[in-house]
Amino acid sequence: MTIQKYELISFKLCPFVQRSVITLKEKDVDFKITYIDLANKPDWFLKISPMGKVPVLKVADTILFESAVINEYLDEVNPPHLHPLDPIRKAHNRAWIEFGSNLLMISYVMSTTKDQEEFEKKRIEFISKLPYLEEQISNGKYFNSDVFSLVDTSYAPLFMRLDLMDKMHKLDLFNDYPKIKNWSNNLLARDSVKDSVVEDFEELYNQFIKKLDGYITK
Ligand SMILES: N[C@@H](CCC(=O)N[C@@H](CS)C(=O)NCC(=O)O)C(=O)O
Repeated sequence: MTIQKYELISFKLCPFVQRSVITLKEKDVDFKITYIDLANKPDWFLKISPMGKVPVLKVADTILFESAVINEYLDEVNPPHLHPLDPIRKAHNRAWIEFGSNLLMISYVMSTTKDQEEFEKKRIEFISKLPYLEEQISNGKYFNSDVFSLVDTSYAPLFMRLDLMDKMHKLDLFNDYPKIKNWSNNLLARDSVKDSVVEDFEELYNQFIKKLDGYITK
């Protein structure tokens, strides 16, 4: 029996956990994944998760939380380096990871709100952020270049959800942003991204969104 060094506590639909799964897959590191139901958090989880959120990464007796922190730790101890080594470029990438988290939060409201006006408001807010992002993206396949990096792991879950949302309700987000569109296509075609969710992810995601009965399901 192999004893895995890492245990990742997950919820099947969580985009933040997915960032760490992509990182582990990119590094070809073996890990155990334990799924919980966030609507019914187990006591053992509440004991170890100070924020009551996933992801949580167990590394022997140490509990890590916050996807950006988990990813940086995994990156430091498992080759190859996915974060840029140059401190200023690394800080720049960290800032854009945070920007991606903000876009995820806006898109979450778009996917769940029942109110058409709020949906439109959030869609416009989302689009208003895109010129900043477009300007940062390389001419290569990914954010920094043709080389995949940690910042890419944090946008792939967002693009995956936007793609599924777009099938329910046309979003027309990237029409004027060819670099973002190209980056999204390249990320969604990458094996580590495709393999970072459960097999029935699309079905689970659609069920989850439909159950919330939001505007995009109409
Ligand atoms: N900033 C956190 C966000 C994590 C987060 O929001 N996780 C959600 C699921 S996607 C969660 O566990 N929510 C449970 C709750 O808030 O009760 C990170 O990057 O890890």
